[in-house]
Amino acid sequence: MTTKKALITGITGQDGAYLAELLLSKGYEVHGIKRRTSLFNTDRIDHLYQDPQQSERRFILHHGDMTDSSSLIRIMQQVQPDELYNLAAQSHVAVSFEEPEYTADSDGIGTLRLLEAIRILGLERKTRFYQASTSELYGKVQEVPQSETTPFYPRSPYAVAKLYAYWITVNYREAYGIYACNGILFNHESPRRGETFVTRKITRGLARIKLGLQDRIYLGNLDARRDWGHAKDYVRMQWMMLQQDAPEDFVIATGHQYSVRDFVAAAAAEVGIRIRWEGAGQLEKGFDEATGACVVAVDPRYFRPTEVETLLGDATKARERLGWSPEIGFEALVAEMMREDLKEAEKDALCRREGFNVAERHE
Ligand code: NDP
Ligand code: GDR
Repeated sequence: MTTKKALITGITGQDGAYLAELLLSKGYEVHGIKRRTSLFNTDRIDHLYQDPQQSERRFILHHGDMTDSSSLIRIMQQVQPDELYNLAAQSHVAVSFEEPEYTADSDGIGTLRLLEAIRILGLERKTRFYQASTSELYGKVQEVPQSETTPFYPRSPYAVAKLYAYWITVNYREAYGIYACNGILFNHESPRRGETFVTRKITRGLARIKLGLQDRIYLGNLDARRDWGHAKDYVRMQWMMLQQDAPEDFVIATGHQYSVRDFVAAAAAEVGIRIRWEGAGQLEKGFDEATGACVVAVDPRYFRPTEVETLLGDATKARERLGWSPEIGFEALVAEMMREDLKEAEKDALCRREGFNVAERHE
């Protein structure tokens, strides 16, 4: 049997790293697109690296960018993948308000560029396409819980760009018969989550507080509610979607919802620190405000011009049609993230004890 080839855009990101591991474990030859950066940006996949001098490599990186058609076409021509996973995106919702045009270009038009590459190269019958769609499409929710049939109402430049990507994927499936699917994924986290997304910001901040490296965390809307799953479970589903006879779109979610405040409380309990909530009148009952060791302060700087207040997914279709269900629950997710961030904080604490400078980074 010939080895299947997969090409992953966004391979240096959270999902890209987990998906690459999964596909390698299944015997795929995995190609990934990384952007040129002035510092290394491959921390999450360095353990998979294979020297270019090595023969029979199964993990190969290419320089490219979602805003650069010619690089995408060149890589597609070279790799001729059986499966193309489009995970690359400017994926931070708050940042999309600051860089709306770039977000539209990379997340929206970038998706079109890949689909066009499939067409230009005549790969319509060969390459199966996965699009990283998002629960942010639901935005101001029209129905609870949200499923494949819930109407969209995007609330950020990021979500609007992803709306274009969603529909152009559907359109190329219908117009050209490309095997193209949208995975409408609800929030998924892990120790590999970017440090500026709220869950990682919380676990990283609490770990550093625990080890005396900082004394407070600043957050925005503590009342926002999300359906948080584990990235490992979600990339499994990305692969499953491309193994069906016919292409379809699927919601991926846990069906459980927690607030940002709940997440803080669960993470703090994990490391045994008490919270004193400060600011915007958002005090929490149940914690000792007078003697609490750790301060979580609300900073309106982290509020968004338009917020997505609540998301809760209904993944019945994925469960019934593909037999998918998440294996890692909320408590296990929080515990794993806390455990890994404590290890990271211990490294910084050691450096500080030995007199090395440890950069403070609060975003
Ligand atoms: P990350 O932000 O961790 O990773 C994004 C990846 O895209 C990185 O590899 C990044 O490169 C790359 N990238 C960004 N811009 C460009 C560009 N112009 N050209 C090439 N590569 C680029 O995201 P996640 O792994 O969390 O998410 C993967 C995808 O799934 C994204 O499209 C996201 O929008 C979507 N999604 C994520 C959800 C989640 O909860 N995690 C939920 C639903 C959808 P670099 O490392 O250099 O920055
Ligand atoms: P989200 O994730 O916007 O849902 O997008 P994020 O973790 O950034 O925010 C979740 C909720 O927490 C609130 N919040 C804060 N968010 C951040 N980043 N920083 C804070 O200090 C803070 N305080 C409160 C936010 O307002 C929001 O309501 C993620 C991304 O991965 C997208 O790419 C993906 O499409 C969606 O999940 C599904």
